[in-house]
Amino acid sequence: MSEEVKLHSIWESPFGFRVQIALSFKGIEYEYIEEYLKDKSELLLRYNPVHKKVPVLVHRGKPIPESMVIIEYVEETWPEKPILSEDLHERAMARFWAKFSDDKCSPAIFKYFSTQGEEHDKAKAELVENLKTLEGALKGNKFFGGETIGLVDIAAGWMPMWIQRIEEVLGNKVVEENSFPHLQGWFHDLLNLPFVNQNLPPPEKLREHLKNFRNSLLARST
Ligand SMILES: N[C@@H](CCC(=O)N[C@@H](CS)C(=O)NCC(=O)O)C(=O)O
Repeated sequence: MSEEVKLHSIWESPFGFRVQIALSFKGIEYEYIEEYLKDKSELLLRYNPVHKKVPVLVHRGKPIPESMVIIEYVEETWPEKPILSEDLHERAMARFWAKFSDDKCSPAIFKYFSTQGEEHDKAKAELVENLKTLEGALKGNKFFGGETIGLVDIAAGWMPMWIQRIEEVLGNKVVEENSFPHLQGWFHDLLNLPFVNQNLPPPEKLREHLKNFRNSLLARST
């Protein structure tokens, strides 16, 4: 049977990006299909009729939606170069921290990005707290997976690029060396991994996109 792999995504999606790094880390070749969210393709609506969102991975004609579900599927389908430990407790804790980054850090980043004034200051303080907690999961290691990357690095792998661009748009920093020495080291090391680096969207393009997105969110809320 053919190993045909296709990924439907959009270039600015952090969820799509995490799937791209998982596929690249594993060395899986795939066809990338850019979607347009204002005019979703028939295929996307058929592949993800519940949420109608990207990313969707299509393997041998079968669609899989939801980025973390896709990443677990990728791990099970191509177990070489594992991103999950063989130890069941370590596997469970990796899933715990991946979920923490989605449940706590992602909404806090969005709030920090999309608010102003007092609400923004509160959102920033909340984000700092959550990132500090996430940083603790590094336990002084280079990556969340230890010496090499694992599930948490992939789940949170969009944060360095996206947070840095958001900081540029907002003109203030949330991750500074004196408050996040390990997390900043992780940002640096992760961005320099070839399979991460080669999938990054162009920084200026992402910054412009985020600037326009923030302006449209602020205009809607006034
Ligand atoms: N929980 C989903 C989130 C995916 C998501 O929010 N995708 C956005 C793009 S970044 C999307 O497709 N939005 C289209 C829409 O809301 O109509 C995942 O992890 O895959």
